[in-house]
Amino acid sequence: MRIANLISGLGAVTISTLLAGAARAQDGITGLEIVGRPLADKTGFQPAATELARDQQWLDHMLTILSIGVSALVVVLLAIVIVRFNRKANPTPSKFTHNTPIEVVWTLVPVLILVVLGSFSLPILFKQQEIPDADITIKATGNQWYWSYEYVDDGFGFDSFLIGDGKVLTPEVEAKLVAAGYSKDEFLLAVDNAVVLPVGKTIVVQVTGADVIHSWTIPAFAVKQDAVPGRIAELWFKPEREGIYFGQCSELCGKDHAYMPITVKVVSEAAYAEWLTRAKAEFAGIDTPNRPVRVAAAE
Ligand SMILES: [Cu+2]
Repeated sequence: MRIANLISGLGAVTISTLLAGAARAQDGITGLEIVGRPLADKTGFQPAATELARDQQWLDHMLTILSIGVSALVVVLLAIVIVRFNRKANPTPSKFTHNTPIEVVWTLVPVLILVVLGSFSLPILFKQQEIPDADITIKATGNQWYWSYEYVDDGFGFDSFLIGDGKVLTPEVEAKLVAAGYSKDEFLLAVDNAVVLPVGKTIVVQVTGADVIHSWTIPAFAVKQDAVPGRIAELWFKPEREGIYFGQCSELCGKDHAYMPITVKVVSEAAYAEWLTRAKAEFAGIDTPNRPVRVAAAE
């Protein structure tokens, strides 16, 4: 009797695993543009998709111009010294050791530069760090080596694995990517279960780690937060543009650190409501998202 139960139980697990496997790639969201992803032949920022990202990129450009100005001034001063005060042009050098006006200037000018720098960068830093009231709160937990997500307002959660177990782009992996709505260019970026969020809403992500320190980031949103075991840290963003965004674990966390990417799909409110209904049904009963689905199925 026990053996019969075991066999029928195993059969149920296998069938549910197969069904889950088939359903995993189909979150029912189609036609989304890939907006935020790293490109092989490009440098610079990904397109800014939040106010935070626009602020961050503006600050970066401003600081670059400021740095070029400071560097140019130093180069010009050096050139003047080299030309006017070399041994040939100035055979008898003066021997003074102090010049009060110059010392006042080279103290006050850097102070002024730092004040300008701080007055622009601190408000942007505070905007990132002061967490507003959330429309949607999700919890992201870093595990070796995948992410788990909980939609805390809606009481469900799921695990999010890289598409392609072997970490080599085989024809089978490419077929899986295509079936999930990606192409081979998204290999090592795309996951089976993406985070789905509505456009124009304030999202708060609670970030933590289950084993070692990981880090959750989406560069196009200008958010990055270490996921520390035993602690909850928060980040927020308000995506302004529908699309698919990619990030990668950004804290060295073990041998498969490079294989736990982050995929976020920003969709219309209507598409989000539809997805939420499906997701609640699909992921119902996963009350401990930290337990990996695949490990449980293999037991
Ligand atoms: Cu990592």
